[in-house]
Amino acid sequence: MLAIEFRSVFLVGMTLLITACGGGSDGPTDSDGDGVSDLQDAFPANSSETTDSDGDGIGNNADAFPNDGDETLDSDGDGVGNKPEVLK
Ligand SMILES: [Ca+2]
Ligand SMILES: [Ca+2]
Ligand SMILES: [Ca+2]
Repeated sequence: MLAIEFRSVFLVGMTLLITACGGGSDGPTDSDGDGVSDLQDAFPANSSETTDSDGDGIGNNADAFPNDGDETLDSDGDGVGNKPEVLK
């Protein structure tokens, strides 16, 4: 009896897992519809961002310094990030 219950729980768990992965029949899931699958999309719920090269949590399109993990903003547009300017 216990074995049957365990098997049922296992099957339900596997079904939920497969469903969460998009069923595996329609190709990779692209939740935000930006053409990049969720697995490769650093921002699967943001259609204007797909990559965060420096890993600071700000997508390359919104990141003034996409390859500098310490800088994301350059408010005055002079090419120097906000942080060094504040320190000066
Ligand atoms: Ca996407
Ligand atoms: Ca995206
Ligand atoms: Ca970034």
